[in-house]
Amino acid sequence: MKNKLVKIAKDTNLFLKQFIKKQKKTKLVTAMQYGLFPGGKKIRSKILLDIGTIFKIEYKTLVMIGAAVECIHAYSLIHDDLPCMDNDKLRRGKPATHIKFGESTAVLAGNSLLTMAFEILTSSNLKLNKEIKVDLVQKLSETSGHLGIAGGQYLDLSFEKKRISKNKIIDMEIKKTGKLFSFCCVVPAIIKKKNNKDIKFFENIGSSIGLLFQIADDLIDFKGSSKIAGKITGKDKKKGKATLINLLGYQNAIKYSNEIKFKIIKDLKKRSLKSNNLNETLDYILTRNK
Ligand code: GRG
Repeated sequence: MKNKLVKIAKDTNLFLKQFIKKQKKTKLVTAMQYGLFPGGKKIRSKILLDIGTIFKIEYKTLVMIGAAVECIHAYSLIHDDLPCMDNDKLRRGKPATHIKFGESTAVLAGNSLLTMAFEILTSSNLKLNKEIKVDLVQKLSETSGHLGIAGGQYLDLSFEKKRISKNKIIDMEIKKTGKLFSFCCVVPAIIKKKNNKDIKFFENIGSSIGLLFQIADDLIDFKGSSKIAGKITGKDKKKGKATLINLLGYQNAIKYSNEIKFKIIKDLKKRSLKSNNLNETLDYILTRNK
């Protein structure tokens, strides 16, 4: 699994480096590169590849779409760390982008990474027909805006220091984290022009994976080491964040995350979509310490 992630990270970063190299180099681009490279684990790209491989989609196509996803993800982390959001100083084992370059530059670097994701999806190097590209752009826009990541972040911030129900926490986490996983899971179905029922099926699988991922992330915040995680841990409790651990307790949150994992595997099996690659990714997500 680790070797696979290393290869995906290498191929994704190579693509992104070449893509950025063709553009004019400015100080803003330097800040964008700082937030993007060497980057994180590339789990979203791995999920995209796991499902894309089931559908026999070309590796290069999947890597390019994964690169667009990683731009959105890096953007969300840069903005998440800002003083007006979660106010974090450490990210991926180094000073957060606004610490290194200042707040206004970090905001603009984030904005530019967001738009770069759409430049990648619409570039002529991505060998998909225009109709499919429009569908991908439409889905990624929906994923990123008020119905998705931005909406989830809004809820996350507004839930601080309040008692929030389990269903509301799940809704917030699916938007904040799950939607980008949903996009990764649904890309192959969009490329293969599957019907709405199939699209919904893969989006739901992505939501569950995202929820699983967020619970694991919260477990790391609860018990993990800042040094290994590359970010300050132990913050959720101090900030009064609405998380499933704070609501259900540590052991129950672990139990719940295992239930989600088995449901994902069961749902895929029902459709004869058994994937050892995806199963190993789910195990990695649950047992990771960074
Ligand atoms: C609209 C994209 C967008 C952003 C603006 C700031 C914001 C709104 C949203 C923040 C969303 C956020 C940070 C959710 C948490 C997701 C999460 C668990 C991130 C950690 O992901 P990893 O562990 O990170 O995959 P690495 O560093 O490995 O890539």
